[in-house]
Amino acid sequence: MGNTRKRLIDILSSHKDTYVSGQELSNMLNISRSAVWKHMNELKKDGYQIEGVTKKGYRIINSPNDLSASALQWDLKTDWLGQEIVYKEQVKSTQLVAHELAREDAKHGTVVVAREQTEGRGRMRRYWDSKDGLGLWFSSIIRPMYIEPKRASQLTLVAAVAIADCLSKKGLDIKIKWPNDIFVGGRKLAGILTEMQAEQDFVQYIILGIGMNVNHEIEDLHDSIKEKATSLFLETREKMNLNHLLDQLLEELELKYEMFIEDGFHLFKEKWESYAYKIGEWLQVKTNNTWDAKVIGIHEDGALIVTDRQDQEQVLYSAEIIW
Ligand code: BT5
Repeated sequence: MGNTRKRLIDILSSHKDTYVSGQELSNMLNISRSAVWKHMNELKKDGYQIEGVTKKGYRIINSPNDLSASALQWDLKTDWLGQEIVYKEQVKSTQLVAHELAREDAKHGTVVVAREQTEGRGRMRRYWDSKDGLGLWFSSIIRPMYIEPKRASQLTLVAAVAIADCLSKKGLDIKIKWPNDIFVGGRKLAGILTEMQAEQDFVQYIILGIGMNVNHEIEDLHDSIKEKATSLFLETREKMNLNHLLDQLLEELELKYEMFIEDGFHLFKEKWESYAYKIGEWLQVKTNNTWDAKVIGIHEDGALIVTDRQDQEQVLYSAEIIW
């Protein structure tokens, strides 16, 4: 989206209750009045409801329900995350697009969002079901200034806490399954995929991918996950505006990322544990083999702490919790 359109949206969203005249807009944006009028028509095509009153000016009454770059910009209160949005109707995977953009020097905080992914992926190239227009499928390009590669995996846990905090405000009982799953009512609602480009002691960039099922009815979920996945609609019976939800998630992610960079991971330990899935219950963990374990919590560096049947404490940096 061009810079002028972005500024126009910023101006209109900060003047929701008043009219802004074509002349004022033309002065503020340094473009002609007919150019203002053309931009207004483009916004209408994106689904904005615009009220134009002679001698008063323009006012936006409603922002669109459908995902679009301009709708995502509306009311987004972040400083850097999502200030650059790349919106695509259909991609193989937003991760791939984000990697490509990052290699081309895309800015820190650039977010790639797609309506549909045809080859959405999870960890270890697993499949990620990403239906057209029903969920949020997005990847953020993060360029941390001074973090060691080993800390990048903590970002997954930080993002999980941000998502959990954001959704808890909607009254949902969110659980986090270490390291990257968001659960509601024993079913998976969202997943996080953190990939990075790094040298030995220097992170060039991180691509933080998040997939969340939002407006799915049960039949919209792929057969292979029907039994174990859920969507926000299935949990709340309310259809959600994807643009608003993504804005809220980006705001929470930006806040938590800044806390993580400024103060480190230890701040997140307690919060993470308050959301931990099946904490204190026996479940199975897969490392080289599969064994019984009880989740105790996480270490200050983000590793999972469990005890085994022999009552031995084990600290796991890489493992799969079996559900
Ligand atoms: C994840 O992997 O949970 C990470 C998912 C990340 C998806 C985002 S979408 C935007 C960005 N672009 C991408 O291509 N990916 C990221 P993992 O923990 O490996 O979980 C994968 C498993 O979750 C699959 O094997 C299925 O069992 C299950 N699954 C697949 N699609 C699902 C869905 N839509 N909802 C819930 N579970 C799903």
